Amino acid sequence: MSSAICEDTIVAIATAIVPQQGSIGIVRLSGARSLPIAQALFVTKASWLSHHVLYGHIVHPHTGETLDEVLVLFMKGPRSYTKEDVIEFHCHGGIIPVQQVLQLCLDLGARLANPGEFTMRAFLNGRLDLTQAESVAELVGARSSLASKMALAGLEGKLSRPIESIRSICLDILAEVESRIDFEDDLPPLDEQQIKDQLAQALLVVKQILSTAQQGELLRQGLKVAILGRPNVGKSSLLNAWSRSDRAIVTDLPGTTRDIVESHLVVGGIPVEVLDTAGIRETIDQVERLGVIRSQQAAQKADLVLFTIDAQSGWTNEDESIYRQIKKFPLILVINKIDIACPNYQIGLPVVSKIVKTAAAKQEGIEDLERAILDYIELDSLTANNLEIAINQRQSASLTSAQIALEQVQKTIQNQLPLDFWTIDLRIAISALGEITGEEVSEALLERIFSRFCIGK
Ligand SMILES: Nc1nc2c(ncn2[C@@H]2O[C@H](COP(=O)(O)OP(=O)(O)OP(=O)(O)O)[C@@H](O)[C@H]2O)c(=O)[nH]1
Ligand SMILES: [Mg+2]
Repeated sequence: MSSAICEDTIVAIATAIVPQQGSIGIVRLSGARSLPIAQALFVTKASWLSHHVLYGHIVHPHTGETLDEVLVLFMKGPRSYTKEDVIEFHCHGGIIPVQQVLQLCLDLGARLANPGEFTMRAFLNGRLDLTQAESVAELVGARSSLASKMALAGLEGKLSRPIESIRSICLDILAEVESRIDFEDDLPPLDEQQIKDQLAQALLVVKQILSTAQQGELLRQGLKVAILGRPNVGKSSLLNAWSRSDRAIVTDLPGTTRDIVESHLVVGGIPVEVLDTAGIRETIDQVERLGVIRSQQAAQKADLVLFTIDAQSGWTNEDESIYRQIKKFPLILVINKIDIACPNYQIGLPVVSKIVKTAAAKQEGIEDLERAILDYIELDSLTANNLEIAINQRQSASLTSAQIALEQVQKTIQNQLPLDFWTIDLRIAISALGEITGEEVSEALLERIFSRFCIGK
């Protein structure tokens, strides 16, 4: 498979291209024809030494027109990202110079790279295993410093190492068992206790790694939080105080917010998308009514609702009726305007597991709110910062299959079933673990994984 895929030389723009922005734009080539293609369009007085920066000009091979002044980096394989010959053209930024260089490379026989194809080649040529390749995409897409730290740990092999070591233990056990099946009379009996211990140890590590899946999911997907409540309780003020901005319009007129206002924050390392919504009430105003419908939809899509009430007026019939509609969602009750709370503001409050008091107009209570959210997702920032790795859904699914298979081997031993039975589940575990690092992986799965990458990576 690898040779068929890697035969041609690929090219792509490797940096984001925005008109009038970005001082440098990079076009990257990888493959056997990288060097001749580059030599046909780049004129330099320097000699083509690998891992040196060359200064020169892009000159159209047919018209002789100078198109850009560039720096070129030549990395001869295997000392390159893909282990193939790689050339990077560091052009002037914007869109025209990089597109001209890209077009020339295509005219000279390179093929436009598919999303993630450079990293796929790095994987197929053995430079990265599959978890490391996935970490590359995660690093590029990280939305918080914690997510980027996890991705870097994955890239450094902090996930693949324990997985490979468990797989290697399983392969050793399988070899032991199979040799007893084939040459039972010539070998000493199996050390059953040792195998039981090895399996127990492997399962312990598998479970530890699996326990990072929820955090991994949160780090990647983030959390969607909707601020809901009746008009004028201070929802937009809360969004503004939290995001330290004046993103949402605040007035003392009920019905100010008409549409969803979004803000992106990071709480304890988790990316959080906060939605400020239109205050919910019966209204004949057509625009406001549409806003109210959107508020209700936001509640359905959110992972968590911040149901906000006004401490000055206390619990009202309107609050009660909104609460009845949204109590099925996970929610935190936010009692805002605590600075001007009426003496009886607690009367009638529903029993909810989390209550936070804020004075959004004075930027007070935001830390408590963040703590309540981290409590809700059972992750305080300390734990988050101690996390070493965080697996993704694909890795979690394969690891779960490995766990089930290893537990099955334990039962098989427990029930003293014949050795043939041991090998069946050991093989399933080995294959599931191999799927994670990419030692046993189908072409279709690879395509699915790499299609999520951006072009040029
Ligand atoms: N004293 C006090 N006033 C606040 C507080 N939070 C908001 N307010 C005031 O309450 C009024 C309404 O605030 P908004 O943030 O617009 O309320 P809202 O819930 O977004 O209102 P709608 O968009 O109409 O649903 C404004 O005059 C705010 O200044 C607070 O904590 N304390
Ligand atoms: Mg508002």
